[in-house]
Amino acid sequence: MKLLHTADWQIGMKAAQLGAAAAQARAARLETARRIAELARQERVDLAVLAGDTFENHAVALDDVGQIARILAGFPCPVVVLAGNHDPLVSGGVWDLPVWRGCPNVHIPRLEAPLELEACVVFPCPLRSRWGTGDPTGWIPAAQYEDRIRIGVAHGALEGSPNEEQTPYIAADAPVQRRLDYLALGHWHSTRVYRGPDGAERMAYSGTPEPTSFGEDDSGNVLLVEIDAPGAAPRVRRARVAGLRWMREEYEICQSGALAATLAKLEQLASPETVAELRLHGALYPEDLDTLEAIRQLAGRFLFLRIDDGLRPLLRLEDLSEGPLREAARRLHEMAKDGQQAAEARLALETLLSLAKGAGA
Ligand SMILES: [Mn+2]
Repeated sequence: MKLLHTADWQIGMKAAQLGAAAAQARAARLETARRIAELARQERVDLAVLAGDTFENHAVALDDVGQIARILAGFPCPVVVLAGNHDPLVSGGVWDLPVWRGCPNVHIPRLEAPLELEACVVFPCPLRSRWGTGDPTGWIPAAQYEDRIRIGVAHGALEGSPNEEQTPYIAADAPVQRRLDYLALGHWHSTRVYRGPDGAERMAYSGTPEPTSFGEDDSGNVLLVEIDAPGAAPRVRRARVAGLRWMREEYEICQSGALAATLAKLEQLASPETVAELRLHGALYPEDLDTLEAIRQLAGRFLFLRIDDGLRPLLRLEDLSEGPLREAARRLHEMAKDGQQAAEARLALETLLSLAKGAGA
């Protein structure tokens, strides 16, 4: 069988940090959903699973829910949509909307009960609250449907992961404990594939198919998983589907003219599909002011460019008050004019002036 595993579509995400570009970032999520449906058709998958957080919350616009329902109805196979911690099963929530009645291929499990499908048996672990307790895969019986391919679908952090106290923990060896051929996970936005003790890739986070923030190291993918028979090792392949690229660039400027290289790099990265955050540290040299302005002008060639300008303007010699520091700076200034040690003296002067600036001299 061939499975398409995705999660964390986060439809309705505000993306408020992108300002005027937020609407485009939201539209990109719907476009990516359509691309995933197209991929499912091309790859002739037998089953698709959305492992939670399809929606950012229950306040998502009805029109967005309607569009997602139509996209999922267009998949060429059954689609199992799991309630995650952003869109848990609550009375009057997004899963109670009448639009889902028009999607006969879309299964929204309400109970912890096996779902018998043609290609496999799915063991869904839906969430009922934002902050769960206990391992949501705990209910899965190890000895049922042993002659079928057994697929688990769950949402939450893996046991042993740091800084995650508010979501349920899933046992790190859940595929072994629950005897699953494959466990499709959602919640973490970067793609992660795990090998079990038999060396087979039996558990994975697909990650979000469309990046949601800076610093996600491998988002923008879905997983295609082929399993030949019960117990056989799954073959897991990632497919890139993201529409937008989110990147964080960081540069330390330590010598005059170095900012030009930053400008050149950003010119290469600039595109209407790129969301970028640029962090600059170090010294701002008077001769780099035009380059900095040119970097600011590049913003229009990105979908969004935020510049976190941490450059400290270099102090000029005459800004120093009279005293030994100014005297040292004056001598370095003389040495920097020519002679064997000019380059070293210039560097020393720049260092001295930036230190003096930092010390509030
Ligand atoms: Mn989540």
